[in-house]
Amino acid sequence: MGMEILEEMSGFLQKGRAKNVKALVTQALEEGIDPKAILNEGLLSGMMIIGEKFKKNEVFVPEVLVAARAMNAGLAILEPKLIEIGNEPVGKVVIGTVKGDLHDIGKNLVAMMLKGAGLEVTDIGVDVDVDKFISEAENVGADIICMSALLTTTMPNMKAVIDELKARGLRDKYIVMVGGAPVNEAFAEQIGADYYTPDAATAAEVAKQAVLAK
Ligand code: B1M
Repeated sequence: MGMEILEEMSGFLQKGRAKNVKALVTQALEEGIDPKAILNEGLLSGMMIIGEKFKKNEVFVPEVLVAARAMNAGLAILEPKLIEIGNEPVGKVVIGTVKGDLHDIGKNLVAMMLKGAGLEVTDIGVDVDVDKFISEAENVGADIICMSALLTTTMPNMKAVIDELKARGLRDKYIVMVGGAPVNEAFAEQIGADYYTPDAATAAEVAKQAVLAK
């Protein structure tokens, strides 16, 4: 019986039906279903399906955004329960778009997918300078620093963050992931990043694996 409600929740989430997702999370909690099961089988599973479909071009940015909104609506109800039972996130991520760059649609999608993979995400926005990436990572105790760039002119600012991490003796403390339309594997290697990922779903998968392997 429990499983059915979670499947239904996942289905509503994929359709972006925030109200229905909220109602089902509330109902599932009332029925005494384990909050972790609600998280994993009701919410995150639905978001992973959307992520896969997005990767295969079966759904597009608007569908992902409404699904993410539905996930966040469900999470808001679930979060206090998860904190009560001490559900540890898989890991912590700080994500931002680099200095001089205001593009945030792709970065927001990556942030949502990372959340969907069970990571705790601190989104520090756009036009983020070197010091902010590092100080925020230090403040939240991040495992991963994620940087997005959409302009060829701002890509070098990714290297500036990595160079500053090295200068402060912090490079080995963090996994560094880079992405965005003009970024590629060769560039990531050249600047000394740990990972380049081409899309939001892959970013989430790789981030999760990388933290688990840390
Ligand atoms: Co701008 N823009 N833009 N723009 N813009 C591009 C990027 C451009 C390619 C358009 C073009 O000329 N064909 C071009 C860059 C050229 C270049 O550098 N070679 C460009 C330019 C030139 C500019 C301005 C300089 C224009 C001007 O003012 N003269 C200016 C710069 C402003 C600034 O940042 N300082 C500018 C401004 C803007 C708007 C504000 C109007 C708007 C941004 C709105 C916003 O983000 N809130 C905008 C937009 C929308 C675009 C295009 C049309 C779309 C970008 C987008 O959101 N794509 C873009 C052209 C294009 O790409 N077709 C363009 C959808 C998004 C889902 O994809 O961001 O690639 P994307 O993210 C993907 C992956 O890349 C990946 O996952 C995402 C989802 O799968 N990914 C990561 C992203 N970050 C990741 C991080 C990861 C891993 C994966 O790990 C950490």
